Amino acid sequence: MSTIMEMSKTTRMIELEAQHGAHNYHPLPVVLHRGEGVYVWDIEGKRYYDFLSAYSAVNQGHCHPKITKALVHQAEQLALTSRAFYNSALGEYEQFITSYFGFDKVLPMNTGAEAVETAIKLCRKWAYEVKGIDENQAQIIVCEGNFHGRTTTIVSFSSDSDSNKNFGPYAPGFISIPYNDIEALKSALSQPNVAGFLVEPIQGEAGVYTPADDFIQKAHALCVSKGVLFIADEVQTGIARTGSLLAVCGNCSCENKCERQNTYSKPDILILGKALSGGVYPVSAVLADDEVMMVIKPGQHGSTFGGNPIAARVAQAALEVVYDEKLIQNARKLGEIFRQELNRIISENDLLTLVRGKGLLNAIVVNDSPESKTAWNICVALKNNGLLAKPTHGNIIRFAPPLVMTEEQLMECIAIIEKTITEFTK
Ligand code: IF1
Repeated sequence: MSTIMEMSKTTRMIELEAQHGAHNYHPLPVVLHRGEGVYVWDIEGKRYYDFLSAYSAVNQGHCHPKITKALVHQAEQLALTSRAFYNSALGEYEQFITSYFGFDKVLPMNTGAEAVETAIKLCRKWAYEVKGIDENQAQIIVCEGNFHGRTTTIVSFSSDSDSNKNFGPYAPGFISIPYNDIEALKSALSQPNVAGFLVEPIQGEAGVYTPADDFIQKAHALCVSKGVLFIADEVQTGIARTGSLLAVCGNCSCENKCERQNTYSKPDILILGKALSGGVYPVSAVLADDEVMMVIKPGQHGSTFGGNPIAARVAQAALEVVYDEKLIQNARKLGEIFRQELNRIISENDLLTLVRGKGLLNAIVVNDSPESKTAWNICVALKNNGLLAKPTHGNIIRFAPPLVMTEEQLMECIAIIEKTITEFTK
């Protein structure tokens, strides 16, 4: 238990945020102060396993030394030039990342939402200038349950009222279909002026919904047959999180070079963010081949910080860590152990109904109504037992530890989860 003095530190920090910060989040009652690898420490010095990884932005572990060294070194040399001038880091990074993922070009941005917005603009411009759709008539197919960010355009096609209520008027030009529904996609693709299909290979926020094994491959093939851009939002599922370099790689377990295996559904536009920086800096990227990327001409898109030297060095270091430390293979191996162990726990306890996911992007469904506080209370109990996780929608708890976790650490976390579930009473 914390002493009165220690409790005042946590309470004080929470109260400061309540008084001076917008109330756009409802965090778990813990104040984090330090992070290293799979661990975080709160302001009172208590250590936790981080099973959220900042929503899969910290795949490489907190404060990875190679990534933070790249950050500090560049920050002490040259932080920002704007794109009015060239800088000595960007070109090398662009060569590195386009080779790493197998695309002609990259457009560097900062947040995931900015990258999604960039992809939407690229798709529309390509539709008018290459495909020949009438101006302002382009339609982009999206999926119900999507989460692609929080700009007004993106929430315009959200099906989650928390994300879009009272943020209208909404942007036109989007057709919504049920997720994981090939027939619905076929029908939508038969509508006029369809330019693209924007999809998460696994729906993270919706509750780690993994589609049918062949959904992405079939969707990709349909888009190719209809001359529609296949746009993969891998902000959360990319960078080794699902046990492949990208979730659209299917079951390919290649390391950092796409071996163009037949399981790979190469997107026309690939959207990356979060772990692209290992969580130390906002870095996102949009990758595409020249036919799409070159529709944007000088002065037609950009951002102040997009492609800054720090982002370039940090992202290259973050991607090198994924390859050097074999995080793809580790995520695949530990993910299989995690789901196997959780299924054992589920079979022995009626508090949980199922576990689902791929690699180390998983979620459990709690045997209670989405409106109940059970999932939240389980997360508070997990916190008290030294593991941090947070409910996504209602009765679903997302489990996504850093990909640098060892099997021994994973087994310790599974023991914490089992202990918490076994002792939990609604
Ligand atoms: C929050 C959710 C996860 C994303 C995908 C784009 C973005 C995200 C697939 C935008 C961002 C973050 C946003 C963050 C919490 C987190 C989240 F719960 F919101 F939905 F991970 F599931 N595409 N997801 O998951 O990237 O602009 O945030 O850099 O808004 O609370 P961003």
